[in-house]
Amino acid sequence: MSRSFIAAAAQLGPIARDEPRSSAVARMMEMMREANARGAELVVFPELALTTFFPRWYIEDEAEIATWFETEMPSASTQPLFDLAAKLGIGFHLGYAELTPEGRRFNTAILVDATGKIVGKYHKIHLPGHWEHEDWRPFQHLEKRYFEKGDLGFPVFDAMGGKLGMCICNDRRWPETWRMLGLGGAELVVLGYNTPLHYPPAPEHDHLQYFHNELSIQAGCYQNGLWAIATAKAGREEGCDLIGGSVIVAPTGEVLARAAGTDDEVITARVNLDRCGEIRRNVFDFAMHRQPADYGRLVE
Ligand code: CDT
Repeated sequence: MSRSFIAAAAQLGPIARDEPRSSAVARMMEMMREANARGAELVVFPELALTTFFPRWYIEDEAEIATWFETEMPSASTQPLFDLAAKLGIGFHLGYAELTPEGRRFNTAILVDATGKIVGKYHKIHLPGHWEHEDWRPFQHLEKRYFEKGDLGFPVFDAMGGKLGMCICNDRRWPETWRMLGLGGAELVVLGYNTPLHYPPAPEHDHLQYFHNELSIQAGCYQNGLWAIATAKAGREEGCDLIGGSVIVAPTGEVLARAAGTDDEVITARVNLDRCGEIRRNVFDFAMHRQPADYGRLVE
């Protein structure tokens, strides 16, 4: 497979609380068709792409919590997305809430190849927010309540003629995420996010949400010499504004494509995995310049 291909970020606008998975899947299929028409061989969907961002609500009832989770993948409602991918010969990345047969709950992302087969899975490691209802917040962010910390590390998969890694939303803010993936040999990192415009613990930074999104992704790409495709779920969702700003970023840190709005929107760019060498053979040649013996405090 060629190491140079067109890739897409398929940003989703808001998903209503009562919007069925079949509707979200139909919207994603429409964007997959558009991406394919624009020559894309890979399309990246957001974090928790099948439903509204339910961690904004405090829920006690276990049966109700379970309704937000997938117990199988593909499922009856997601099978059409897998079938379309196989028909078009296009790979995709999808985020969803996973309930395992053992009863464990993860914020999950998968990588699906151009035949519709799942070839990679990641469980979100950096879970933001809090565990209990906090009255003072205009909306909750209860990822710590609903999900376990990921148990798969930061795996890197053979796909698209190269090495692909995944992370999810808050993970992108942590340099350790990018370094672990970079050290694992990742040449392209794909990720989705749900980022509220308003951050209740530090509202004085609300105007920086788009900036911090790009800053984190661009730094991760440049400092590790890899590509990233980062896709938002955006717009006013159940009264909560989520940032857009989906981007495709080169190993130089340059933004090659950026979503303009906060609705369903496809952006594309050519990704040439061989360009990772522009950085990795030079300023960030890890073998030549990295000094791990002096980094002990990082893991203490
Ligand atoms: N989904 C997710 O991880 N969102 C967080 C919101 C800020 S922390 C409450 C993010 O890092 O974008």
